[in-house]
Amino acid sequence: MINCNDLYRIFKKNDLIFFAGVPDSTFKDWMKYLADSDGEKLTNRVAVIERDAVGLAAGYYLATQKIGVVYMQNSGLGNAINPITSLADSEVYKIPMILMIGWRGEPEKKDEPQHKKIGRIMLPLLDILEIPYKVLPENIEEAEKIITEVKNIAERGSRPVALIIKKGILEEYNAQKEVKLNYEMKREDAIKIIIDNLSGSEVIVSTTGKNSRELFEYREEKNFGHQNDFLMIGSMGEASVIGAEIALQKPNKKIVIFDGDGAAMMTMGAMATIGNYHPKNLSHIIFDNGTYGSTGGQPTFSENVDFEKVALACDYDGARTVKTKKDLKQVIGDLKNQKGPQIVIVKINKGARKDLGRPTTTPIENKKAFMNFLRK
Ligand SMILES: Cc1ncc(C[n+]2csc(CCOP(=O)(O)OP(=O)(O)O)c2C)c(N)n1
Repeated sequence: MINCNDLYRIFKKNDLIFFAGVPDSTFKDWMKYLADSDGEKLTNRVAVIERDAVGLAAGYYLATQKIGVVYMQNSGLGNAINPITSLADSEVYKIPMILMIGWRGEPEKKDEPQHKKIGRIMLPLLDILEIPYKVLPENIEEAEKIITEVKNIAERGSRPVALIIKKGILEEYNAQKEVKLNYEMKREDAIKIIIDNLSGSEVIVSTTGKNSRELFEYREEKNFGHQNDFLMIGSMGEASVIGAEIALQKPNKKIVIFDGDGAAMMTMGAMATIGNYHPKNLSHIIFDNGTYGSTGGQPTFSENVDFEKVALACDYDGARTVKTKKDLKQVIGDLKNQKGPQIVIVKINKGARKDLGRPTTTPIENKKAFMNFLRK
């Protein structure tokens, strides 16, 4: 296994001290190391979407002539393809960078359904994109050779090169700096209050990560079934527009989006779409824990973002922020008489139960039950 201090030493030796990206649990310990070291030994830019991390690394190169490292889960590669091929590519601006990609869904290894396809096609996809790649070995001397080689290929060819990170190769690192908020609820408490105060007939579209997992488990606990819920497990950031279009197509149903602050920022433009098409029967709830909670609690810096103002500026009809259980109950009750798209930001602490399970129904089973429910 590789120790984060050793990894840093190798990067530093290669003058790789600029990092930008969206976190992945594959290298969550490295994420902690970056957060602790940011501004001192290195720069860590937390991006809202992987394509922006490519843009940040391009800006860094243009300003400093130095190579940046863009980190992402392989699910984010799709988000990054456009600036990789139309900006950094060797046939366009020739901007060298290293794409540090977490390999979820590696063939033969157990992983969730949403990771399987991208895990299988990732290396062929890099081939098609004409991006050279190397897999980071566990042995530290080998790792040093590979990182140096990757840097040299990027530098000599003035092009993006990928460094693939397999699950479980980094040693645990104990973070010094962590996001600590002091609210009354965690996401699971808030989900329970919302479910208990809705009528039960609402349609819920929940975002990827622990959000959907907690909703699933609460429905199990209540023996309610999962037909009302579209439980997203991938496609981070899409819950809001999926919910919006369902609302537009089904004006007699109430649709509630369960969003995360990270997911909402990843596709913040969705709020403009929602405001524009203006579904009257849509409530957009953002569980704001200030972090990418599902990948280990890395900061999203959502404390600098006023979601209420963004939504109102995009023509939502109402916006509220709640911090307490009492206010949440009240606001959920009020939503029953809503008109026009509404946003509710629920301020919560990060964290989830250690024994939180995963949906035991398949995505297809979920889709079928959900579509049947929508047909009625
Ligand atoms: C395109 C893409 N990039 C990264 C990921 C990895 N990922 C899964 S959940 C998650 C965090 C989501 O954060 P947020 O929306 O704030 O919800 P929370 O986990 O805090 O509830 C990330 C980064 C992903 N699934 N897809």
